[in-house]
Amino acid sequence: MRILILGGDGYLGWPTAMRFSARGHEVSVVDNFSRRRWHVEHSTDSLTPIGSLTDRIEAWREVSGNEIKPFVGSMEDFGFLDAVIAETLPETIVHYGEQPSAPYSMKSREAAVETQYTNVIGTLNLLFAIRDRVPDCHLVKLGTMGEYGTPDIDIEEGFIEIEHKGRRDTLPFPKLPGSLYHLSKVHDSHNIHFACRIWGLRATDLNQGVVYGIETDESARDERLITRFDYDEYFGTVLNRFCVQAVIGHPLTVYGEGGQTRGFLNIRDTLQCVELAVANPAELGEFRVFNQFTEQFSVAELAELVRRAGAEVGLEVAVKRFPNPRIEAESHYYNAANTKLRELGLEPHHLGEELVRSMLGIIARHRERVIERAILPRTRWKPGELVAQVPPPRQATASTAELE
Ligand code: USQ
Repeated sequence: MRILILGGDGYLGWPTAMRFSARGHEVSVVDNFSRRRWHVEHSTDSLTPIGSLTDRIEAWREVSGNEIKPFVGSMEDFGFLDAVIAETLPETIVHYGEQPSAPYSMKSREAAVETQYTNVIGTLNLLFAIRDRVPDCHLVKLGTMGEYGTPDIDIEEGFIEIEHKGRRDTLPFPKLPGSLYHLSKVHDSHNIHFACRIWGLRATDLNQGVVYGIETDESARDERLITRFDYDEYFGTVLNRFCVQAVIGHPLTVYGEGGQTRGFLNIRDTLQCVELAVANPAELGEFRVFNQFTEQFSVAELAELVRRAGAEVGLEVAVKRFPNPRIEAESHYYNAANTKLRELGLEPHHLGEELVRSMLGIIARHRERVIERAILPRTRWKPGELVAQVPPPRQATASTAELE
C-alpha cells in the first residue's frame, strides 16, 4: 500500500514510518521540522540523541533494506502539500503533522495562533488535496481524548445517542476541550466530519490519550533509529516527565491534587492502533472516531507507580504537589469507552512497575543530556499578572456600535 505519513520526523511519526516500511508498504513522510525548531527556540532538546531525518532514513535502509521517501515542507503551504500528494498518490494518509502541546498553545497569543493555524489550516489544506487528488484515500488523523474534556457522564466514541423532546438522533459527542491546542483538534474533527459528509471522503479520527514509552520493535533494532523523547514543560507528557524526574532526583511534579484522570497508552500500542485503523479502513463517506487509549490512571496514581518502580532500582523518588498551572478539574468523574480498537484486535501492553523500570533504565543511559531548567512549568492557563495590563473595556461610541 502507498502510505503517506505527515509529521514523519516526530515522536510517533518516525516509529510509525518504520513500522509500515517494515511491513513492506511504500512509505513517504512529510515534515517541516517544527518540533526541532521549537526546541531550539526554548533551548531544550529531546532526551534521546536523535539523528537528522536523512540520517535516520539512511540507517533504516542499512538495517532493514527498506526505503522511506522524505519530503520537507509545511502542510500550511498548499502548493507543497498538493504536489506531494500528486506525486505519491497515497492510498492511506496518517496525519500526525500538528503542534501537539497544550501548554505551548497557552503560552502566548502568538503560540495560540500558530497552533490553530498549523493544525486547522494544515488539515483543511489536506482535505482539499485529498478531495481533488485522491478522493478514495483513507485519512487516519490523530485526534485527542482531550477533545471531550472531563464531562460528568460516560464518554462515548465520537457520537452519542440523544433523546430530546421526544425525538432521537445520534450526534457528535459534546466537546469541552481544556486548552487552545485541544480546541484546535475539535476544529479539525468538525472539518474532517464535514468533508466526509459533503464530499464523501473517508476518515478515522483517532482520539488518542496520553502516550508514554520510548522503544518500539523497529527502533530497538539499532540505536540510530531511536525516536525523540521529550520531558520538558511543553512537549513532555506526564509519565515520560515523571520518569525523567525520577532518574535525576527531581521531585515528581504532580499538579494540584493529582486526581486528574486520563486515558493512557504505550507508544507500542499507538503503532498497533494505527495499523489496525489502516488495515480496516472507513467506508467512503464515513467519519469514524476511535478512542485510542488502553487504561485510565490519575496523575497521583502514576506518581505513586513511578515512586515504587524507582524504589525497586534504588532511586529515592519524592512526590510533590505543585500549584496547578492549568485550569482543569483536579478531582472528577472519568469513564471513557474504548472498545472499537479492541474489537479490531488491539492487544494492549499494560502499564506496571516492570515497564516503568525499563523506561527508567533507558532514560538513565541518557541522563547527562537532561536540561533540568526545562522541567518546572512556567506557562499558566490564566496569567494573573497580565490582568492589570489589559485596558478597560471601551465605551461603545456611536461609530463602534455601528461597526458591531
Ligand atoms: N500533569 C502533571 N504534572 C506534569 C505534567 C502534567 O500533573 O508534570 C498533569 C496535567 O495537569 C494533566 C495531565 O497530567 O492533567 C496530563 O498532562 P500531559 O501534559 O501529559 O497531557 P496533555 O496536556 O493532556 O497532552 C498530551 C499530549 C497531547 C495529547 C493529549 C492526550 O501532549 O498531544 O493530545 O496528551 S489527552 O490528555 O487525552 O487529551
